[in-house]
Amino acid sequence: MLVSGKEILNKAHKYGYAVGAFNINNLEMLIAIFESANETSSPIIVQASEGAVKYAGADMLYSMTKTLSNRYPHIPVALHLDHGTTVESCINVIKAGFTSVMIDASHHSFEENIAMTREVVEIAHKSGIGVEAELGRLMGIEDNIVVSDRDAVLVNVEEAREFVKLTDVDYLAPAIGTSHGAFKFKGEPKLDFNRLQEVKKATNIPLVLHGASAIPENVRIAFEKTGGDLKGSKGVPFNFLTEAIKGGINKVNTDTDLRIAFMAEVRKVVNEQKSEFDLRKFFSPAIKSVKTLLKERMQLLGSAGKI
Ligand code: TD3
Ligand code: ZN
Repeated sequence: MLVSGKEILNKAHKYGYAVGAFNINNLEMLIAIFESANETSSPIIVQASEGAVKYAGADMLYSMTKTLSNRYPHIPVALHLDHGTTVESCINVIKAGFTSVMIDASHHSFEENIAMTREVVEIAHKSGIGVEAELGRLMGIEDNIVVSDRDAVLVNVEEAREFVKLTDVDYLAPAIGTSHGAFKFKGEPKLDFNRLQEVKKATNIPLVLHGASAIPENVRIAFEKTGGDLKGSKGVPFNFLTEAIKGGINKVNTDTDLRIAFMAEVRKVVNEQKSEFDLRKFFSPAIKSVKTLLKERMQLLGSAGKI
């Protein structure tokens, strides 16, 4: 059933597990997410970026998700806007039927971030829709980074406390050293788990980990074996994901892993079956591979079995 993001994440916060928030642009990724949730009895958050909304339309993304949630009525699913940059962008998807939005004003001043988030919260809460905001910058922490630089990039605990009190936001993404994409760390992976725990204590609301793709070795190898190049790629290690969840993370944003797993299979068919042009022959193995990854991830995050 399509439910508010608040409902899914408040439960995860209460019982100390995390729910995967998986990005979609198309039908195939959505099918993989729903079938994996069904096979692992997992709640899910389906999320679309502003780019995805531009590509497919908020109405289309909503219809596809609604149709699949009717097919699997026992699965709690929230449809979420990922990294909304303006209040209007959030209103647009709320009108289309999304049940959760992120207003990402983390690049604005602290005061402006508060003002924009409050505005979205006031609108969204009228219809029970959950709101996510972000504090700090998504950026890898270097080994030799000086403390003052680290403070400039990562979430500030006192600001987080103040922010949640003033905005009434439902879930918060604190920057603790992750970044988007396949190249997250130059040296050894490093996240500020202490800071995460302090933010959890100060806010006591569901927390969100952005840039949470792990780039598992088998997936990277499958991509490279078909001629792809991911040299120097580095994701968030599995044990870091587990530790982050122990530290209070309840929503784990994952996009890059799904894209790599999907495209490795498409690339394989492209290479090996030169006369093939039936789209389903490219996409069916891709769905299968994404499902394998998703089911493992739902187990790791602890959402499996939580329906
Ligand atoms: O918000 N997202 C998804 C969009 C990022 C662009 O790929 C995330 O935080 C997930 O990040 P990633 O790259 O680790 O999957
Ligand atoms: Zn993100």
